[in-house]
Amino acid sequence: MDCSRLKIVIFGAYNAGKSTFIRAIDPESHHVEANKCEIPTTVGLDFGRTLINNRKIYLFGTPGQERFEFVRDILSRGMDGAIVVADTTRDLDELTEQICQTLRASGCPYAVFLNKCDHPDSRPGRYSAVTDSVFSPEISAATGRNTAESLRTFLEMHF
Ligand SMILES: Nc1nc2c(ncn2[C@@H]2O[C@H](COP(=O)(O)OP(=O)(O)O)[C@@H](O)[C@H]2O)c(=O)[nH]1
Ligand SMILES: [Mg+2]
Repeated sequence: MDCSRLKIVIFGAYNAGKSTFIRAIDPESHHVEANKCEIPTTVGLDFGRTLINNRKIYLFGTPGQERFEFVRDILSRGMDGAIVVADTTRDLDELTEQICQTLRASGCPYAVFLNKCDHPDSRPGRYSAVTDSVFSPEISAATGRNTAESLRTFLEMHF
């Protein structure tokens, strides 16, 4: 593996804060809207870059809706690590649970970032079923709190 460049894919349910997280890491990140005839709604993709410990980190945001599983599959090809963004103001959803199971089975390094911890309704414990022995920092993508630090820690744990 070429560890000077890392592809990190950001998973999570719709509205979990994936785009906001990528923007917090890279204010110049790009959001791409793909509107294809075969697809009834817009697929939004995010792409951000940053440099950590002299490594180029490429962040790819995936669409959260279940029907875009094929897009998640394509974006996952060749990924070095994954971050699952979880909305701690909502209960654990099926998609997030399924993504965590798939990642665990694949052996790919991953973390669960417990997002929206600035919010009064935030209850990180809702995700305890998927955070057992997984790096799962509490972050706020909206305020930026603990975002870059957690990404750095995750990368230092595995690369
Ligand atoms: N309070 C709070 N709101 C957040 C946070 N992160 C994202 N949001 C809000 O949650 C909504 C969905 O965020 P977005 O990044 O578009 O989610 P995505 O669908 O996963 O890309 C937006 O209204 C964000 O402003 C956070 O850390 N705290
Ligand atoms: Mg988004």
